[in-house]
Amino acid sequence: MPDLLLIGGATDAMLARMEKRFTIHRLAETDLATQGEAITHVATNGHDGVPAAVMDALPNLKMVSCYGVGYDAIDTDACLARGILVSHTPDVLNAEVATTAVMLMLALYRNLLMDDAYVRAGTWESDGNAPLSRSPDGRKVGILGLGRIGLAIAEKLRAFDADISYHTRSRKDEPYRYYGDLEEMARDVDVLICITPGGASTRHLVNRAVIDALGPEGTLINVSRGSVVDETALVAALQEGRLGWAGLDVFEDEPRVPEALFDMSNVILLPHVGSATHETRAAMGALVVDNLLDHLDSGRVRTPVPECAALNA
Ligand code: A2R
Repeated sequence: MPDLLLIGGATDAMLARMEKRFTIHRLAETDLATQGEAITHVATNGHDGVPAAVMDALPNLKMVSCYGVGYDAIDTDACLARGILVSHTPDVLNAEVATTAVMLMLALYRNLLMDDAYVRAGTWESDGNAPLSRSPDGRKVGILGLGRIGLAIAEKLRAFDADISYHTRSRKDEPYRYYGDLEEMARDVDVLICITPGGASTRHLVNRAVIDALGPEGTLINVSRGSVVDETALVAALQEGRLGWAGLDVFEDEPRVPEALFDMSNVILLPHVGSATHETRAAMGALVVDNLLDHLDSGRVRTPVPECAALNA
């Protein structure tokens, strides 16, 4: 059986299918110096990727299957140069990540966490009714990145009569207002939702100028990658009241989160759980294995990353 290197975890369902076709080596238990040559396939995730030292130790690597739609932790240029196919798990998580974005927006507008704390602390009984919140309905929402997930977010926000605009590098054939300039969009909207890929080309797209344009009445939601937002600028803006609210599922140095955010009641912090439901993670896991098995059977994969489309032809 071919040899597969497992970086990070895998569910029992994934392992059961992979074990039928591969000899599995877990990274932490594998001496790559002696076993690296045998390994032809890697299963990893968007967070761990494939470290350069591991890539170098696998001279016969043919394919990398990534659990997650984001693959910025995988050096696709290096993979392409060596003819290594990379697959990821697009589409199956669109609805879940979109729900996470909408959930953050609703929770921030309606004071969900503060109201829950109000009841638990007995304040309702001692002080009476909680302060009023703000309606999330009919808000102007700007989506940074109108791809598969961005479109799913726009679709879900229709239920809240959102006035939707977007910023991408190229205009899309979609019924939403396009802004070629992110700062201009940030100035015009109530809520800015980030859902581009990570990596060098989107690093700190949301900088101090964009955050200031969003302003003290504005809400920033990030369900993409921590790197898309300048976290230092974000923390400063929240501390200085230049930004109103933030809902963050991702951070620049996960799992480390700036402690300055912990005491802020206008911020909701999630541990990168955008797609983390049993149902969606099962679908992602199944696609990771489908891609591996397809590659064994045909030399092609079901869902290549765009950079590898030609290799998959
Ligand atoms: O820029 P375009 O026209 O290629 O549109 C893409 C947009 N995008 C950007 N927008 C502005 N500035 C950039 N530098 C930039 N780079 C990319 O992001 C497109 O509309 C969107 C990405 O869409 P998809 O490739 O369909 O990705 P999907 O499945 O929506 O997932 C987005 C990301 C993942 O890569 C993970 O990092 C995260 O969501 O979970």
